[in-house]
Amino acid sequence: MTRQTWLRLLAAMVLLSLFIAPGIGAAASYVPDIEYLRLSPGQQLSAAQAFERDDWKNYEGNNPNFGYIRDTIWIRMPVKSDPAIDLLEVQYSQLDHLQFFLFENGKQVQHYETGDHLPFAQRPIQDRHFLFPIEKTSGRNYQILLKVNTLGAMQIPVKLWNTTEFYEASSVQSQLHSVYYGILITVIFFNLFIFTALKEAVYLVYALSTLGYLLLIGNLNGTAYQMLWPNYPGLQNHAMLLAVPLAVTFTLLFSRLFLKLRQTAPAWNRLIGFALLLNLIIAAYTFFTDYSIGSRLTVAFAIPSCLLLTILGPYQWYKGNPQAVYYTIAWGALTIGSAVTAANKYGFFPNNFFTTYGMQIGSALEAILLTLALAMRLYQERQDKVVAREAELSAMAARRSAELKLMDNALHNPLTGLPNRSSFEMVLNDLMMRSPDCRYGVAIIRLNNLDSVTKTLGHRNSDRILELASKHYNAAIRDLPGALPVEQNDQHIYFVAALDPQTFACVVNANTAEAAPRAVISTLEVLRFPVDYLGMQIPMDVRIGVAVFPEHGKDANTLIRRAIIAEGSDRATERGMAYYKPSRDSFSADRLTIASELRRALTDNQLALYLQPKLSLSTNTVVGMEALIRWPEKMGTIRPDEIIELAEQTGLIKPLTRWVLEQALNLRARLKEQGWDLGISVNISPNNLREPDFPMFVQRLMSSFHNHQGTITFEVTETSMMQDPANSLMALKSLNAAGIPVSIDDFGSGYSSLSYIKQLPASEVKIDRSLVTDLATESEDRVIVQTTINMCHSLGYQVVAEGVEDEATADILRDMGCNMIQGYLLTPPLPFDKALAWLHGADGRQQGLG
Ligand code: G
Ligand code: G
Ligand code: MN
Repeated sequence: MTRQTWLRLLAAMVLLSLFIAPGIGAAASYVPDIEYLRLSPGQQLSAAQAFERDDWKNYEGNNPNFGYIRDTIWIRMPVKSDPAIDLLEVQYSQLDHLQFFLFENGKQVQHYETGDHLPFAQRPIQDRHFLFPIEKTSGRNYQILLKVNTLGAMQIPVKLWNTTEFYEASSVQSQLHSVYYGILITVIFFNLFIFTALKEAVYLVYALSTLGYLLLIGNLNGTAYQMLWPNYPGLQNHAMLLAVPLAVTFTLLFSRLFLKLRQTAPAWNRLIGFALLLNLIIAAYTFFTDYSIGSRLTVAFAIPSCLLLTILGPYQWYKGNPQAVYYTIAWGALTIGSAVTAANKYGFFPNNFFTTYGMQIGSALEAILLTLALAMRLYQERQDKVVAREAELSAMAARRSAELKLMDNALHNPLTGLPNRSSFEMVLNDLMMRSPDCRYGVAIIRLNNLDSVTKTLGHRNSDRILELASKHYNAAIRDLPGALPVEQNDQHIYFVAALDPQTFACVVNANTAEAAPRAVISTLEVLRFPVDYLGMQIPMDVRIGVAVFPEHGKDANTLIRRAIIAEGSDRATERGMAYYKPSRDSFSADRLTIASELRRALTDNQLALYLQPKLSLSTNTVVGMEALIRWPEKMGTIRPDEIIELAEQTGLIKPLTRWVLEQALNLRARLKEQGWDLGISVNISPNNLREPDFPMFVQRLMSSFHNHQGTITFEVTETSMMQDPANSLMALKSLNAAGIPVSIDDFGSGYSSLSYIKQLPASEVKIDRSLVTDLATESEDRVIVQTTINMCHSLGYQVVAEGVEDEATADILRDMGCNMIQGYLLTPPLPFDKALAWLHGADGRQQGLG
């Protein structure tokens, strides 16, 4: 509710009361001229004696008031002969003892005794004021005598009435009083109700303070006695004594709470506290003193308290206390109303509605205004709470979003926004925990060229390049069958995580990926694409390491570590990608023992050399053998390529290759003895080509086996050559010059720089197994193989297809003009004796065919 609204309400009430006003005061009645006698308490007179006295004095004014006196006051007044006048009203309800005498032609004819020290029932007419019927006969002279004793204020306002007219006027008054009491009772219940709902003391105190006013005014009017305790005059007198201090006490208490003085004005708070204490003491004291002293003391102490409250409002208003505005207006209404009524009582103001009911109007206004202010305060506090709650909520939301942001930062790479290592580990562990029966491949994608890119182009550019690269890798991995998202939400889906600036990681369902080897190869190709940045093609030298759950590790940490080890292996350097192998793991404990075992196997001659035949498609004859290393003791635990990798990592590749070469020459010699003059191909590691004395060794070996000149072919893979192209090329050239034919192994498995291959002193190209295996079913592979064959032929190379497993593939290759095949169709690699037996068998078959 706004301030305007209740100011309007106030104005409406004032207007309303103006309409009621003309109804009052128009009664046919009069205030008689009076005479009085004042006698000290000891002087006892009968009515007749008093009547006869000759020291009656005229009372000036029409509101007899003698103040607080113990004397007896006699009042004498004539009654008009007008027969309509038949009722005397004493308009003050607090007189202790009151005797009414009617004298007819100087003779007492009527007598009543009453007062508020007597039960209510004693009154000739039951009314809040004292009413006396006057029984007159026309034509006689009537005079009224009143004898009054009271301990309170000796006020004896009298008025003569026609009974009917009195009741008419009194009924209007009663209605007005009802309105007034109704307002106050409503206010009391309203505030009590709010108090029970909110448990805030200010509402209870206000209800009590309003109750105090209700009692006070009810007592002053005489209504309380009539309505509440008509048979207990003692109670009535004490209620009268307590009404003032109680009303003041609760008002003080209320003011203190309402204006929040404790918080806003501690000095005032103490002052009000002091006033409170005084009033309470006075209230208690009334039980121990007589009515006269008690009533005077209560009024005497109420006055400073009321004055205090009268200054308190404006002062607090001036000090900027927001509650003080309503308080001042409300208290002002009460004070002004009371003052007007008081002034009217002493004749300063004429009798009219406002002057008569000023106090009631003021206190009703006060009650309403303060109730409105309290309601507004309630509303305001509720509003404040809502606002505070909203602020709290928005602060909470801000905190939450900050937390989320922090969490987001904690889980993401600041540059690329990709999930970081922690995030990746979490996802990985979660996957493994949820479906432990699945196989997951964890791949590490490392950019080995990033350092030089940064050194060349600077950090700003390399950051941009990294961003582009990360987008590129994310897209590439997304297309990989079995790829699993590392993070997914409405805005993006990430398949790669960033472990550090130059290391990315992803996770795939291993079974799905392995079922689509071609897709894996093409993804690897895409990953190796250079990054297009400002028109420059920036090579990132991507290398990939893979570790598989559960074979290589059962937790994210181990898997990532092992994938990184795989990435760092020579195998990855050669091929661009490598699986984790315990043997390749120079950090694994097993590897140390295996390496020493290999060393021992080598010196103890426990390694074997298997042979796999190479068939010419044009002549259908075996034209050569490929020598492949085997470790019979470890068959099944460590694969040949792992032996080679281990040898390369531990430096054993040098003695191993030398052993293989000697062994190959021995086997060739034995084959020749058996009538098989076949060339033997030996796989050479790129490490061998870097041995400075390797060509020397080979030359010496060849000269000691001089009848094998030109029959030992070196197989080198194109990717392995790439590590150190210049030196490898030099070594190969010098070997070739010394009569060693060179074959390019695994052609098509890595990325081929044809211009480089062209420089190699090779005479043969072996097409990688991965292109050959599905030749019968993959038309695309057929195109690649056909193109490769044609291209190799045009460069003058013989072409060998590896991994031929069925007749259909052999037929296709024959049609394509491929020169030779190798593969399970003929036989897997065999130990010498079995190879020899196979040769005989093949010979037989051939002869059978022929
Ligand atoms: O046929 P097998 O599964 O053994 O071949 C595994 C891999 O090991 C092939 O890539 C082959 O080139 C390589 N390899 C086999 N024997 C030797 C060897 O004596 N020396 C070298 N350097 N590589 C070999
Ligand atoms: O890279 P290199 O060509 O040296 O490797 C030969 C490898 O190929 C050896 O591991 C050998 O066992 C394997 N191999 C030979 N023929 C076949 C074949 O027909 N199918 C399959 N899957 N592997 C073969
Ligand atoms: Mn080979």
